[in-house]
Amino acid sequence: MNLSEQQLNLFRDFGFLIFRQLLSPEETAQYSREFNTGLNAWIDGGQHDGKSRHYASLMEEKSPFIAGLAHDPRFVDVAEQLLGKDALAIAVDGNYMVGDTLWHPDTRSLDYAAVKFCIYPDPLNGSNGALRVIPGSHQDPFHSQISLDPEAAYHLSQADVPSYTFESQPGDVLVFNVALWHAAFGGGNHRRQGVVVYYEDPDTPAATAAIQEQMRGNHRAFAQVGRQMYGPYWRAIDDPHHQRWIRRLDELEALETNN
Ligand SMILES: O=C(O)CCC(=O)C(=O)O
Repeated sequence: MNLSEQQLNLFRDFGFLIFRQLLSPEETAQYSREFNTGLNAWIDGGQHDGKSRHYASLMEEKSPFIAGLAHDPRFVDVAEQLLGKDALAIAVDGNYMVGDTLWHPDTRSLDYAAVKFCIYPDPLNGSNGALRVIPGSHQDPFHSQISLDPEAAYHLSQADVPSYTFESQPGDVLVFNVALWHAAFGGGNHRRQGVVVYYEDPDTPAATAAIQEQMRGNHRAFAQVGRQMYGPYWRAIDDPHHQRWIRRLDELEALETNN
């Protein structure tokens, strides 16, 4: 899938792009099924209680279609065009979100570039938890100026911070630069969100160090719940992109926990 010059300009300047109906209705149905199976497999008792956010990796055999999106050209080719270089697939996962997600970017470092594709398998609008983004907030100085406390800084509630709302139907996909500030308000206690994340394949010492630091944190989070970030199923996926990611992360000392 080739992006137009205008799409690349939009992403560069505003930090996100939307692809309506990127997944067909059949794919969306399969996504939804595998999402539930994958998420519930990581819950004691197999049922989300709606009390707190629940996260699960979807890089496992229970969700082969979802895991395979990482090397699907609609995702990886787009990621490489947006990053302007080779991409490394880092994570494919899902969440049952509970309540609001307050404003934040996903990275503290602007030394490396990364993109996150968001897939919401249920229809969402501004009042029931659709993703909101602050256009242009992925770049400094704007990125670093925005306050985590809008009440104190702007006398605005979290939900009143100026933003764009991604009203979506199942099958729609939004990709954003992970430095973009984002949030969601008004969702229920079982809002489903899936993501596919790619980092740039780093070619400078600063980007390499930032990615290694970020990956140490990622591995620590998996270790805390007694799991391995990249299990045997993910490592064995028979696809050239995939096998390059595994080799390259190993070279970067980012494939395993090394604390
Ligand atoms: O949908 C949401 O609640 C926001 C998700 C989010 O913060 C993220 O994907 O980083």
